[in-house]
Amino acid sequence: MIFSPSKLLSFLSGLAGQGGDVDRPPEVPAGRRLYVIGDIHGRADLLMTLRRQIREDAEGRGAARNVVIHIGDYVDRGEESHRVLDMLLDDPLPDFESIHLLGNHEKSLLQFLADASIGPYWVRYGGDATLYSFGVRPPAASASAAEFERARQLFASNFPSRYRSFLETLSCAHEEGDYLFVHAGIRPGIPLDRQSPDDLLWIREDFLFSNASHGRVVVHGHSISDQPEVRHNRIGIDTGAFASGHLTCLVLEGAERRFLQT
Ligand SMILES: [Mn+2]
Repeated sequence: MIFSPSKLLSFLSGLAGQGGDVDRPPEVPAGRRLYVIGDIHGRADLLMTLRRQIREDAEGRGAARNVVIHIGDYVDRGEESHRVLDMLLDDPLPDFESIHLLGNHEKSLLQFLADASIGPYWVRYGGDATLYSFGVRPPAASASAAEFERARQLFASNFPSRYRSFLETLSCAHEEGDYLFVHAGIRPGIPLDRQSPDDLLWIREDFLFSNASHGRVVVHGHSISDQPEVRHNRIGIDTGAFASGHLTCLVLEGAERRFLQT
């Protein structure tokens, strides 16, 4: 076999399981401008501000198909889970394509709707704020099973069924060009179609500390950093908005990357 230098590089990188990231920078498909929003966690105020920044950014650039990708964790922790879901469902950015991924907090919300036994766990990591925002006084984590069941029933009647349908149909991953978008990350060494949903929603160290090439650059939230984390194999965009006030958006256009932030 005779290879040109660039073919040889891509052949070798293919052998190493590294996809195409040796001979050219990662790109999104031509004509698409992606705005990827990190973990919102009930901060409708920050989402409003960031959307204004996104609109202004898009207006100041050339013609392109504008796409906004939400990386999951819309609810819990911050005070306005209800309003965030209202914005996502009923007030999307006009003329933008909207993509929503499932986060582990949405998964827990759905689990609580179906079965109150997750309640003591969920209220300890932010579900109490979601219950409040839907008019339910959250039981203490130590409350009885009967109290959690009462809270579940009230929450189920206050939580609009179309919101539940929306959350139930969210997917765990989205691919564009050389990028993969997931809430938490992927388990290194396993093809995307064999990843477990639990890993896509929950994984931390095994993914964050991996130096492996994943074939695509993985854009994710879930694990908080002060500033976006840009590595060769992943970009983390969860800047802990619910507490820091900094909601981050990664903008991808061609091979270009830039950030907007509240
Ligand atoms: Mn998360």
